[in-house]
Amino acid sequence: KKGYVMRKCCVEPNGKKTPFGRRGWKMFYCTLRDLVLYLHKDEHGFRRSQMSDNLHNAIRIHHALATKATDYTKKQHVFRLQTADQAEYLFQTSDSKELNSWVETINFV
Ligand code: I3P
Repeated sequence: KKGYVMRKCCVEPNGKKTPFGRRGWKMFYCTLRDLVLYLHKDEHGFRRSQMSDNLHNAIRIHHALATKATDYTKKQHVFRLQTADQAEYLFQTSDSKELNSWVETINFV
């Protein structure tokens, strides 16, 4: 699965709250492949980059959980991603269909 999303970091992989200054929303082109969510500036990022570049901003989703962020009311169509290494992110998608599609794809790959 692929597509543009907005991402906000909430908790770092060490379980500590993401510090102020790095908690903003940022747009990424997201590619889910082999249990890794690759985040690039645009849709050309993946092909252009070396694999080592692709791993920058990548999120491993093995044993991760995606859930609709019903408690986050500032934006619509947002899901929360909790990873095995205790990081936590919010992702905003374009509509409810995309939201469900991302959540199901992440949870059932
Ligand atoms: C954050 C940015 C986020 C905001 C976050 C701020 O500042 O304004 O948009 O989250 O609030 O800390 P910065 O870019 O300097 O990190 P919301 O959009 O969800 O309000 P937060 O610390 O309450 O998460």
